[in-house]
Amino acid sequence: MNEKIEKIKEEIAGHVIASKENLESFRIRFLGSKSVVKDLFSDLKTVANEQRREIGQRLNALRQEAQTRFDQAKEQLEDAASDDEKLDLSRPGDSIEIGARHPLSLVRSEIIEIFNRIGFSVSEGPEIEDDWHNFSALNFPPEHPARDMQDTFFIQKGEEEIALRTHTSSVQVRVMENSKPPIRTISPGRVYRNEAISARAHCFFHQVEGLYIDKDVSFADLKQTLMHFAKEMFGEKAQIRLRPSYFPFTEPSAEVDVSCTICNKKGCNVCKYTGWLEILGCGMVDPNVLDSSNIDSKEYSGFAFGMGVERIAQLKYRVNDLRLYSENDVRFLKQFTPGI
Ligand code: 2NM
Repeated sequence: MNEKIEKIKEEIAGHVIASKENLESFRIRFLGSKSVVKDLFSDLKTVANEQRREIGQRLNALRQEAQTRFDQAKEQLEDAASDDEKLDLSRPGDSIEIGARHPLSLVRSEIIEIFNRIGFSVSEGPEIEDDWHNFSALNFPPEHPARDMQDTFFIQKGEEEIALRTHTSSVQVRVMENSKPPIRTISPGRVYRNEAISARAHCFFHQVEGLYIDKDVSFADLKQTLMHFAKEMFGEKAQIRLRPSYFPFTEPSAEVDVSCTICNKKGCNVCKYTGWLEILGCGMVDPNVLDSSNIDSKEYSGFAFGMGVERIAQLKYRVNDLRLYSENDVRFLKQFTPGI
């Protein structure tokens, strides 16, 4: 009898009561009219007289234990249920913190969209380039200063020296080599120059270069395309002017200024009282460049241009230190996405 009592005692303590159903099966097994405890009470008459009193007390204690366990479990389950009732499912959830897009990413997308709308596709290529695609095919003479260690990062690859691309024109060489005109493409991407880092220079920056090759492409086409770009980027009022310049890969070449977006040509400290801001370089693709990539310069002509994304973003958002773009200070970064 004592053994049976001990066993049931253990069973009462170990019975899992995690739901209403568990509670009911507990009640049936230990407290109901056909419970194991009741069975033991019925067996009490078979117990010897001298032990009956003690065993009876034990049985009463056992029944009390079952009752206490039952009451406690019931209370817990009811508490949990009322917590559930307090849950207001119509309440708005906690807002998820979202990040901001980087200003360079925003401006890059904007430039791409402007040129996509007038039929330019996007081309990408490797950041580590060979001499041919970064220099030779682009009409850089063997002794050109840009080929100097001081301007370009070189990497030794076995016998060969390869470079971190200094412009994305290298991507356009690959496009010219691999496709036939008409070609209308832009190549956005990161480029590298061996410069000491300061407010005005960095060892890497981002470019978007453009290339248009077809029969009879003229300088007027170039000018019109860039005027369209300036108005889309800086507003209808924007004007452009071209100044003669020099690049190895274009002839003639020009630098392009946009009328100052801050003072509208009246003169301010941003445009240094000139009324104009330099935004890009451009020109007619040198016939040598076309021929190097197996495009017949007698049949086709083309224009090309290149701009710095940092520079455009600087004019758009008035960022006065290039280092801010790569420091990832959230106080800087979150200024370009409204509402966060
Ligand atoms: C510039 C300025 C002028 C340019 C030239 C080419 C290519 F591949 F066709 F020769 N791509 N981009 C170019 C021309 C880039 O950046 C200031």
